[in-house]
Amino acid sequence: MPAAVIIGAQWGDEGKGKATDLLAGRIDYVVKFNGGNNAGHTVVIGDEKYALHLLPSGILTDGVTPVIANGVVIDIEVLFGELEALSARGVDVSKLLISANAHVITHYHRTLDKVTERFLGKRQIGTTGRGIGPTYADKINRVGIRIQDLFDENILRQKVEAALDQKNHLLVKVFNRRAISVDEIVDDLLSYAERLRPMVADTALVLHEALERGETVLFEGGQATMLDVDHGTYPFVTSSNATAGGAATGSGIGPNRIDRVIGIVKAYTTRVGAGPFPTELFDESGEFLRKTGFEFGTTTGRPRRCGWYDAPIARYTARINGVTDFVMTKLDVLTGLERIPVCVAYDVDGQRFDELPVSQSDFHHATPIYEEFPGWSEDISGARSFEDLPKNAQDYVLAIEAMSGARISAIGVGPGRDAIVVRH
Ligand code: 2SA
Ligand code: GDP
Ligand code: MG
Repeated sequence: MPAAVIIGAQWGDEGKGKATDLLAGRIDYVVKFNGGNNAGHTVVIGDEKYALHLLPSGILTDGVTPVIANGVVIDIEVLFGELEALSARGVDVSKLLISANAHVITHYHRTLDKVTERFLGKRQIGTTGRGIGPTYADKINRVGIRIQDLFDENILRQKVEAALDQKNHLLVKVFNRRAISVDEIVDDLLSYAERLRPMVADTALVLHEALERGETVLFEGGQATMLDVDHGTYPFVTSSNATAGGAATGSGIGPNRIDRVIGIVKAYTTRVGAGPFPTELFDESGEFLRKTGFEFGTTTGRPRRCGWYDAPIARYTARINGVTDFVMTKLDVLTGLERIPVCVAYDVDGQRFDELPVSQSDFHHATPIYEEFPGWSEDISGARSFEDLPKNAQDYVLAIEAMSGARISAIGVGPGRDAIVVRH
């Protein structure tokens, strides 16, 4: 397995952190290629619980080199905060490498994220408020600040001036906020430069050389396919490519290096933030999933919206990413339900759609066509082989596998590192 990608197959929080942690023991490099500290990955190791945001989950495994690649946006204060917190808990963070081309989230990006959301009112996206969208907007607008700019004060000052020119106009005239000074930003960024310097590298070259030596690289996607800026439920998406293709552009390796794409999928569906969600539940079943699955944002603490498994979304995700294997997480959360509905297709104004409708307006009022499966009441958290699962749980997994477009290679039965059934 020279290079593999882990991606979210739904709207995020499928358990990508746990899956990365599981594979990390066999991996040399774990690379974050998109997003920033909007991500929240919870990894449970014994009695210890870690919440990672900006750092790749692979940092928890000794011997792994964690990499923050060019496609990531970095809030430097958050970066050092996370590194210090992990160090204090005995995690070795000394191997971290950061791309010189990654973009920097500054104070004005965070402010713009928050004021824009407030301004949108009812039409807001429900962002995490971490400055992600405005930072990627600056990157595309060619007024972004990159990590390497911190090592050239003149260039940094020129770039911050260019970026703030328009933004101060917007902040003062449109959002009624105070102007942000160039000095304030430049001084803040420069204060981190010397601490950052030893971590900064040409990470595309480092990964290339590692692959040439026959070492293994795991790309850890943040967010998920349905939040991808190109393939998700636009505009209710994040601002990066969270799909498998993003691993190539977001790190600088050739796409032909990737031979496995692992889609992480929950045994049901959740979403945090606004936007369409056909199988969303507003009754006690939704409350059951939220409570039992502890569905609250790892970064913001927001309650996640909950609904049944959506097979057309899984098929879409399998296709868009070239999923070779699914890891299905949180099957244990469904224990105790008498019947478990699964969305097999949608109804849009009397017309059946087996795949996602091409028009977003149709998707907004798609209603699920359900097939129901019998539940189980046995505790499955101790299952370690497929045969340990009750017959109805096995049948649920097999039925979902048949309609989701790729094999289900592993099944999560609890939050812990070892709470997993490996099939392939
Ligand atoms: P942003 O902040 O610009 O990326 O927000 C845009 C949309 O992307 C969603 N988004 C997420 N969805 C699920 N999980 C995420 N990470 C955290 C977690 C979320 C949290 O692991 O729980 O704690 O709230 C994540 N990050 C971004 C976001 O909700 C918007 O819909
Ligand atoms: P990520 O963003 O995809 O890494 O997912 P999050 O960490 O935000 O959310 C997934 C949550 O589910 C975390 O709290 C995990 O500890 C937990 N989790 C992962 N796999 C399982 C599982 O199989 N069963 C249960 N009950 N919890 C799980
Ligand atoms: Mg998460």
